[in-house]
Amino acid sequence: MPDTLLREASPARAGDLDAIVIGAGFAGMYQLHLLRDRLGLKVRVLEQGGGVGGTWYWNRYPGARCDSESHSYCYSFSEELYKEWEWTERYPEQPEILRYLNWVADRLDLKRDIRFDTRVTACTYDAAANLWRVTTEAGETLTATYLIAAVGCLSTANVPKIPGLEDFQGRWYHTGQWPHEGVDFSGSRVGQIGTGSTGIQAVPVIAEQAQHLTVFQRTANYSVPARNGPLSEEFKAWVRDNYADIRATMLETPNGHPFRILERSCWDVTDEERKRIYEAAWEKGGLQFRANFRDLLMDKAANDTAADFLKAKIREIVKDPETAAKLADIDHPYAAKRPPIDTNYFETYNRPNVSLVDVRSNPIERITPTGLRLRDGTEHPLDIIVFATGFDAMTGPLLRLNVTGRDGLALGDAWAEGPRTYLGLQVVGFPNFFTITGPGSPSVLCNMPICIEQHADWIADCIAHLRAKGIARMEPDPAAVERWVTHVNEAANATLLPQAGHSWYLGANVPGKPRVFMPYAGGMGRYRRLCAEVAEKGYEGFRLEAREAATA
Ligand code: NA7
Repeated sequence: MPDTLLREASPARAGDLDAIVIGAGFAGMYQLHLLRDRLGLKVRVLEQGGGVGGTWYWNRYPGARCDSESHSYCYSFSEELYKEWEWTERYPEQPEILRYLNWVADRLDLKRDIRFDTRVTACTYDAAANLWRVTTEAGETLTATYLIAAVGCLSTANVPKIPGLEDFQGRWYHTGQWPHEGVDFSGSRVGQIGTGSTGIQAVPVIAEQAQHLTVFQRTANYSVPARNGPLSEEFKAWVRDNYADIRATMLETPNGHPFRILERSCWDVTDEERKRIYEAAWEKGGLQFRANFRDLLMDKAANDTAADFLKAKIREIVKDPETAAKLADIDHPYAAKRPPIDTNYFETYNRPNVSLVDVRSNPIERITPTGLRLRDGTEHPLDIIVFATGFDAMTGPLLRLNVTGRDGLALGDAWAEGPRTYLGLQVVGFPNFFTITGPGSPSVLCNMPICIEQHADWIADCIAHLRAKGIARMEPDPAAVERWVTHVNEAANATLLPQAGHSWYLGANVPGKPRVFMPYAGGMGRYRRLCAEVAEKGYEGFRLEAREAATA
């Protein structure tokens, strides 16, 4: 095996680390590689799971598959790595992504510096020593100069607090904490709560096994066919031959995908032409559907043309008019919530063993020992409940680390009114603490690996700079944070995204969570340039404290 990607690394010893990285998904793995193999630092990754993979380690639910196309859902920092791995299908399935990440971890010899089955319970900044103390569930404390949270945006399961769950006599599962051995649905009456991207992937697969599947829908959702299938040899060769162009496209497009959003407006074409365009996009399948017109996410009337097309498709596919009406009763603009793609989702409602229950008009009141009871008293007997109810997104995984910064400031208090960051990378009061794809960065609006690589590269370059210049402490200037938070809000408000009032982008899916639009909607290309500019100007907007001052 060629070892041009490997460098000799110094052994990482507890208590004597340059950096601690929390999480061994796409982000933590790449950050480890950069800091250890490029910068020669002593790094330890702490990972709660028993293996690498992050999201893909935990999300093993039926039908779990990435909605980004496989040739874009992988590392692209190394041409060598990119070309060595061969994907089998248009969209990678969970087991294949996990195999890929294990292959990368072995290929880069990462596992020796990752401690698995290690849950971080607290991270505390020690100002006198200028280092971070990280405590694990086992009671051990490790220290390091730099702390990097690579905990993902969607890793804190949201199990709604529906009364009675503790008395349920059947089995229940959250899709994001799925048993490794799988779940046998055969002969069972299954109830699934949730029709987001996850629920839409799970329904067709569970329906094939269950005796009966009842889907409890609170918010109806759009979905476009994924049109998944095996990749042809020609396509694989094209990907290998076009590595540089594919990467360049991903780096420049607003969503980090390998396709461009077309320049034309929805109003540049006639109604007939538009219909033909949508039909072709529907046949092609995938997230490209939203890339057909530049104004789909800016202009409500333009968005309505796509929304109406997609609602008509639902009514066409679903035979029972009452079910079709519930599924097509969508209350938000298309793609204002994360747009799902599917394999036979709407078709599945034509099966005799599948039913849909609207829990917006008639909410779930409680879980009984034998099933679910709705507000009007209707009982739904169930053997298994599947919670496809999403995550305490973006802030949840960071807050549960119990991070305490300067002057005893807890991250939870700093963010009591919602997350406030500079560039989604750092927080005032938390020196030398970095977040990969944190709130305020493009993150979940983007193809994740491309955002992750950009953040990890920026952080590695930044740490190299700090060390070269003898800078001991770095944290953002409050004025820069204020400007960035304002800009993040402006960027969101220039789009239709905030119009989906119940979306997890806004934190609205978790009761009591502050409603703040969390990801940066200004686009990946623009964001990258802003970050690069900040670095070029000597980390403008950050306070850099020299070693002497920091230890005085
Ligand atoms: P989502 O997109 O947050 O979807 C969760 C679904 O669960 C959504 O339909 C929710 O309805 C529903 N939900 C949540 N709580 C309840 C309660 N209490 N009662 C009824 N229904 C409820 O999570 P996913 O896992 O599907 O997707 C997350 C991301 O993972 C996805 O966007 C990709 O980026 C990958 P609501 O819409 O809140 O009314």
